[in-house]
Amino acid sequence: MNIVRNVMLALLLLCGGAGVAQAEDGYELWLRYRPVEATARASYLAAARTLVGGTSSPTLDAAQGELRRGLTGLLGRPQATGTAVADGALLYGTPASSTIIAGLKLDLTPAGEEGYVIRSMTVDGHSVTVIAANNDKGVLYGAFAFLRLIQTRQDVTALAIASAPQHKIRILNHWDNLDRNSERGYAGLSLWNWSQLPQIDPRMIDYARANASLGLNATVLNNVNADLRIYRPEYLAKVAALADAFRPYGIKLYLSILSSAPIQVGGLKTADPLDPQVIAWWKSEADRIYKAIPDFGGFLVKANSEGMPGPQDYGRTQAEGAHVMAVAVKPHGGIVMWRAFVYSPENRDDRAKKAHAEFVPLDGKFDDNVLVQIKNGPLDFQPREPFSPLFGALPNTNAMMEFQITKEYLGFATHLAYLGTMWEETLKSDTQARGPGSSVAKIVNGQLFNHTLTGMAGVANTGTAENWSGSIFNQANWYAFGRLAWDPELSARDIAEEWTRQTFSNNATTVRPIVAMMMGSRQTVVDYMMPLGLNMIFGNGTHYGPGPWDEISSRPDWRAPYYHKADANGLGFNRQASGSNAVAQYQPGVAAQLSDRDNLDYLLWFNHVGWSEQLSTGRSLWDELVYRYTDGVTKVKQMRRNWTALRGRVDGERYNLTAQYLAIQEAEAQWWRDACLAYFQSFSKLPYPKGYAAPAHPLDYYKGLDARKNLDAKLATGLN
Ligand code: GCV
Repeated sequence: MNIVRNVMLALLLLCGGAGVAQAEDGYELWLRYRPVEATARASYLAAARTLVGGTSSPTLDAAQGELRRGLTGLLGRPQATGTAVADGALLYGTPASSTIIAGLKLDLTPAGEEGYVIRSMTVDGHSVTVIAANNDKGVLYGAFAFLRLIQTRQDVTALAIASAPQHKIRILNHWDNLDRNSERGYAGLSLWNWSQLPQIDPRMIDYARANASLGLNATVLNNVNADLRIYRPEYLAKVAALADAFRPYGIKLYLSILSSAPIQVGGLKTADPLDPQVIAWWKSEADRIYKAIPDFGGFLVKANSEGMPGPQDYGRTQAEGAHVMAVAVKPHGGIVMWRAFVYSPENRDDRAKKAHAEFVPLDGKFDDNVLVQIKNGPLDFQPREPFSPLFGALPNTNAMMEFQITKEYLGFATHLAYLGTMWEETLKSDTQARGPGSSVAKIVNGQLFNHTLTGMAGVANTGTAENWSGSIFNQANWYAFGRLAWDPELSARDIAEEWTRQTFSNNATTVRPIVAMMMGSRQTVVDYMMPLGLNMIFGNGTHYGPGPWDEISSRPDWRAPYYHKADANGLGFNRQASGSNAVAQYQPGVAAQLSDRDNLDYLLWFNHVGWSEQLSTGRSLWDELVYRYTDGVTKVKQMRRNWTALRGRVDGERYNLTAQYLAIQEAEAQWWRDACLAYFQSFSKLPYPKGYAAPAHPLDYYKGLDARKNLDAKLATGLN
């Protein structure tokens, strides 16, 4: 598909046809490579007129292929691959693959194992651009970085760039099932076509390209609620085929597995991690997998959480459960990512405390090839959560981040919410674990506690939808995750701008309003869904519409009222010392900031507040709620207006899809506002402040509507 497009593009350019409109269905993501303006073309060509490589390898071929594709699209000039250095040559390779690069004697130390150096240089009297790295993968990442410079219209005449990823494992977690449903997928079916594999669909290569363009280097193919049939030989052959397809793009494969696999896959009577037969089984299982996939990455495990089996079933700890797998994969260079997302219906104490309570006593007990994978917040990917108190509390454990790219709790594919700002908020949070300046980012990248095995995982939002992510703006979340996994210090705004320029246009009058929409969008969702630190008040089962009166999921113990605690006195979960004392899991300075009643972002997360209590805004809690919910709706209306103003500046296909979704978002923001306010008013009994409309319908109406919406959503998506 892309090839056809680019051939057409080249033909158009040869005919002087640049500017002729092309179909835009979103398939090409941010790798569109549309022609640069005639005025800018000459200066870019001066930096990249011909390609000069060296010896080849699958990864270097991928780099060369991308450079050819990108430069052809951008500059309209099929690049000859030469060997001679001339003005405008783009030299790429490693000292091992290219004698010219070896001869340059560049200091490649800053590139590290996977990074790159991009330099404008004079070689033998010719002005050239050099993309060099210590390894082939770095060259590939450098190629994408160079193309991004042109795509975003940066000056490439005096480049002196060195860049290396800050996390070792930069990984997507696909919660995909073997029947091709995805646990929380809103973009069609799972990408992995099991009945077609081991034949490789061209889409698999484009998936790998997209990930490599961001520096992502790993993928977990299957859901953490794992179906162990994936370990059968016929499936493993298919997994191996994907591993082969992704390898040139630097992507390693991992699989989710269950602690009970020795029973289900191995036919043993127990899965006790200390049982000698179980230990031997894990070893032989690892040997079997590595025989099929020699560079297999390792396992991702959810244990003793939400009904999943785990070591505690045998009175063993999470660390002992991880150990048996860690020793099995270690001789092969493999790792285990052990999730800290744990809670169970029996635990009626504050659910937000559970992971910290369970994992902190295990600090230092995990093997050195185990990463404990921690969700950004203590609960579950809510529109806003404080950072998980586990960050900073495990100095002797490799701790990695788990973000959710798929918008399970932020409006699925239809609502526009750019998550870069949310992740930036978490990464910048100061844990104070080693005094001020101990940001979550510095813990995750290993700097604070001196760890070298580091990682960032993102629960993927990809599927078979033509646009990959269910909406055009959801692509930005995949993009932002990848960029932050490479460098957690990047700003969400810069990432949004970079994405917009590549995805839509470099024209400032287009870039500015789109970036502004993106930057405000997550807070807008927070305001019309769950302002002031509210959380988990979704309608029965779907995690989509409002349901403060209802249960959050099919698990009857975790109803929404558990989380918001609305009563005649007020609203919010008292997590102070007088309540669950979850706040004590943070460093004292952080605890004080987070639970301060003036910190409105987390007000109701940490406090039960009286309905009439005056807040720092000067409004009572009730008035503030009305104000926030209403403001959320107003801001969606504004987003719609801003988007409408872009009609004609954005191609029709992507314009229309986004416009349709924004219309849905506006109606549903109103639904959220009215349903939640009707519910909370039934407790507060206070009047609506002047100028603010009461819901048009009584509470019963919204409950009924919620039930119908949930049913519709279930029918449409098959979700539970
Ligand atoms: C994969 C939440 C989601 C589940 C998910 C779970 C987890 O509970 O709703 O779908 O299961 O988190 O992260 O394991």
